[in-house]
Amino acid sequence: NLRGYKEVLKKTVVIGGMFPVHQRLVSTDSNTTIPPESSDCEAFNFRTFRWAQTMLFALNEINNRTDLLPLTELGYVIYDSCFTISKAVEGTLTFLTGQDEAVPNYRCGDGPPLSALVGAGGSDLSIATARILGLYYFPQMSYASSCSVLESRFQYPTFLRTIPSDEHQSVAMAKLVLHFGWTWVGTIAAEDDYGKYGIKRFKEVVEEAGVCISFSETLPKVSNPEAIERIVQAVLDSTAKIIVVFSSDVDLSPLVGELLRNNVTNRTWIASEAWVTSAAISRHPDILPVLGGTIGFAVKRAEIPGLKEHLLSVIPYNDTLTEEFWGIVFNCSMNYTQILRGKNRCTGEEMLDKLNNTYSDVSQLRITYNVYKAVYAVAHALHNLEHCEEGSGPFENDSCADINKFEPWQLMYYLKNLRFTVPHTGEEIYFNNGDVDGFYEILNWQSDSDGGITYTHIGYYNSTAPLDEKLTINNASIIWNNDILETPRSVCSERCQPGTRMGIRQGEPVCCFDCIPCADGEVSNTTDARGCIQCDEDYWSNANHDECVPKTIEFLDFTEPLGITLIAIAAFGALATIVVAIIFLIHLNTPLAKVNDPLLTFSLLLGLVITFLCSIVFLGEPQMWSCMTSQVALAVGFALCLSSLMGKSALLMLRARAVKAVKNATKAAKAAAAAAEQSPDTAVIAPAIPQKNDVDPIHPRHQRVIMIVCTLIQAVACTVWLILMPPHPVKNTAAQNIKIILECDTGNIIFICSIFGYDILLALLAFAFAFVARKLEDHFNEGKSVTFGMLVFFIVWISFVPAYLSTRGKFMVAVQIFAILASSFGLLACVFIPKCYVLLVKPERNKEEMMIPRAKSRDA
Ligand code: TCR
Repeated sequence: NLRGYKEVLKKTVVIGGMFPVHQRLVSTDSNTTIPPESSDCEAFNFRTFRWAQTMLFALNEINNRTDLLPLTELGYVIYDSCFTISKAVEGTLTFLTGQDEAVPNYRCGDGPPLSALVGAGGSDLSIATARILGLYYFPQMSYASSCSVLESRFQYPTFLRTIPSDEHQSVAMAKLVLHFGWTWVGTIAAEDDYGKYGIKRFKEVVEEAGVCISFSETLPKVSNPEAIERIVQAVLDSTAKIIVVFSSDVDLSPLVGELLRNNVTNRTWIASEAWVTSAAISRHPDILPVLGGTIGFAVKRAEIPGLKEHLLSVIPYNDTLTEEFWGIVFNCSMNYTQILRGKNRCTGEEMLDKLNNTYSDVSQLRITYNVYKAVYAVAHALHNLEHCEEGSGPFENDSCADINKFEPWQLMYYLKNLRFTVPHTGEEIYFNNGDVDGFYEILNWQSDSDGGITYTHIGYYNSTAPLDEKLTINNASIIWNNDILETPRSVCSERCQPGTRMGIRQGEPVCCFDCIPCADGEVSNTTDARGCIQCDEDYWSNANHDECVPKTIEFLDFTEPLGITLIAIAAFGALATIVVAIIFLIHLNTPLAKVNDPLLTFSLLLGLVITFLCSIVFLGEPQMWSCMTSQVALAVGFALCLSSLMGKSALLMLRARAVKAVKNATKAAKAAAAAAEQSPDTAVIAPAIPQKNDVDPIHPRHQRVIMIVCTLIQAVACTVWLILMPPHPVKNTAAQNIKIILECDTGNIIFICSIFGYDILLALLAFAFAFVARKLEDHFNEGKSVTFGMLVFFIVWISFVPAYLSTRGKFMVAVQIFAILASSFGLLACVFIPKCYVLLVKPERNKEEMMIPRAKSRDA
């Protein structure tokens, strides 16, 4: 242990120091046959030795000053905590008791008063020592113990530190991760309070923001190659490209070695303060491909003038640590047993000037600066204590403490209320409940000219700034792993584009999901949508499923080719009907026109014109009036046609039966006459031969009545229909997804059925009558043509049913119109073409005697 107090006239106060100069204990076999001994330490650490030397440097500086503690000399005791808790506890007890063998609660003699303990190093060590020191209310000033649990003044009442709490660092790291939009990160933490609590807080913050942790590994404290291999495997297996490491360089070193061996590149490492500027990591040969691009947080850096000279002017005779340091640097020894074993003997004349290693490197004085500040803090507190004015002191009865003989809690008072500026840097230090403000520089590991690593300053984190200004980063100055300038991405699943939604994968973190396309009729218009939204009734999803578009409105329009064609056909049909009517009108007085009541012919033709024209009303956008007219006109038009036909064929049927009766009677008369000739004695009364007047059993007036009554029934039914449940236009959104079909709703199924059922009834009657009369042998063959026309009519409407049912949308209307037109044309053609043929081409056949040839001939 370093120990030195100057015995001068001045009073002396001792400051304790504790530094993890060695990295571990020499492992001993736990032999209980010999008395246990405090273990030796091994693996000398130049960096932490520099810290220890900095404390000496600061003490020297203070002792040489006349304005700070002019009447008091600062002495020191420095212990090596060897990175182990047991050594730290041992050192603390030794320090408190003044005994080399630690005896708690015992202090021998009246040496110079102890003031405070600077250090312990890592948080786990400080936690242990702070508990002991807290027991005696003995101040502890830490320079590197950043763990957030040390914030608790309840548990560690006398703990103060010049390093910010990791609370800030964890939040800063989380903010960094969120800043770059990484949602899939791996974490590695050292197996100590620093790593565990640091990473715990980091995870809390990022997970709250929706980031997922791909893997969390723990670095073993004692050498464990299998565990290290497992961690490397986890890094390799994970798709996370960002790995956050909360660990000291000493614990991380084995992992870095293994990473190098496995050549794990293409990752971005986020470094915690404890290894970001560690030469032990960054000076590894070939480190650049693996750890290049690392981003980390570092505490304030400072230049301390004169420190380098101090470091290079140490002499090896003072203490065992410097002796060992000397031996390592110059590869010699001052220890007799080792010299006897063949080691070079150190002369003490070796030159340190040219030394260039971690120890003498003063470019990254960060923790070193913390040590410097810690020593100054204690010195300033002592100064304030010393310069207390009796009568206005802070203690009981306004008393002051005596610098020669003060209690630790009295010094604690001054430390708590301290405020001073650090020499050379001008930084103002005060403790806020034992802690300092969180300020970090953000460093990026970039390659320097000779293949090494430089720490480039890319931004900072200031916990005292307003919320959105805490983190400041210059993205452009970052060079990522593999010298890439583009920010790496680290996500488990790429974002879900609009049109898809996130589908969770069972048993995996929420950041890992599948993007499931929205169903038809559903959309999502944001990235990473949790669900798809159903479009409104009149809307439907577009092809990308990212927008609801209005459904296209569909109806059969006049202007489209199909509509035009249908109009043309209908118009042609109506025209043709009118032409036929004109022909009939011209030949009204011919027998053919008079064979049946001409009025029925004209009403039939009128009905046909109506049906032809009403088909046009089916076209176009359905309106209230067009729905009503089209259906009613169709029903009434057909009723008119069919009842006219029925009237006609009723006459024909009766005529046919009369003709048959005449035939039979004639036959019977003939037979009777013959019989009379053969037996003249038998009186036979020959039946009268029927006359023409008997053949026409019904008067045209009756036919007209039939026609008018049948049509009227239909008209009345339609009127009732129109009044009670009129057909009306509707939007049919159900039939087809992407279209709204505008169509006529026929109101009530019973009405429409009975109305068209009535038409069917008329048609059947007309057919039946005509069928009976089909053999009526007049030359105009009206019975046959009506039968045939009705057959065409039936065929058209029977085939209409399946055709109608199998079409969708506007084509249903077209099918309907086709059926109307076809049936009308069928009737027109079958009933009237033969007649027109006779009227126009064969007028010679248009004679009276053609009408009832048999009857006439018999008559003659
Ligand atoms: N706080 C760590 C230990 C530590 C450290 C370091 C060790 C820090 N910085 C640099 C070695 C080198 C920060 C702790 O345990 O609290």
